[in-house]
Amino acid sequence: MTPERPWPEVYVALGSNVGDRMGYMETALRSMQESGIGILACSSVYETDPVGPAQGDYLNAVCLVETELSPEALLGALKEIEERTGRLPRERWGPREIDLDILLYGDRIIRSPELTVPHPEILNRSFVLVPLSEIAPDLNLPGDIPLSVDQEGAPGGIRQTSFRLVPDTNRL
Ligand code: ROI
Repeated sequence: MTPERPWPEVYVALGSNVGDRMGYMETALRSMQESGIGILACSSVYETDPVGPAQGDYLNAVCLVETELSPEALLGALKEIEERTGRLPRERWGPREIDLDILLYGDRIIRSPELTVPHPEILNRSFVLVPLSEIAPDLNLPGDIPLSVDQEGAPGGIRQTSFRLVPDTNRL
């Protein structure tokens, strides 16, 4: 019998395209750990062409996290961390210092005005799909939908960097 995991597998996407992009990503990661969100694994950091209006290139990554927070409480914690990390209010599709999105919360399906999980764009956006597949190649979305990344050549607009998000091991 497979032992049950104590917590659901929760995946969070990080993105930044303003100022010290890697600095914002690292600060947000540390802040998540300080808020009691455990970081179990992080993908490589990718540099990605902006989707939407013309703006600077993004750094994007995905982390597998461990939390006792409900999806709604986790969303609240991530919004607070975005603010503390230095996110300024801007237009909806505009550039951002830091963006933290819940991609998946175990096999939960949530559709509320505040939160849509699984994130509706997982399968459409290579800046999410590629880092997610890197750390969870065999993952299925709720409903047994496989993550399918085009294996025929790398998808356009996304480049792996040598930057790494390294969790503080004293807090693991
Ligand atoms: N484009 C990229 N490449 N990465 C992002 O994280 C990102 N986030 C957004 C929009 C404006 C849709 N474009 C993005 O919110």
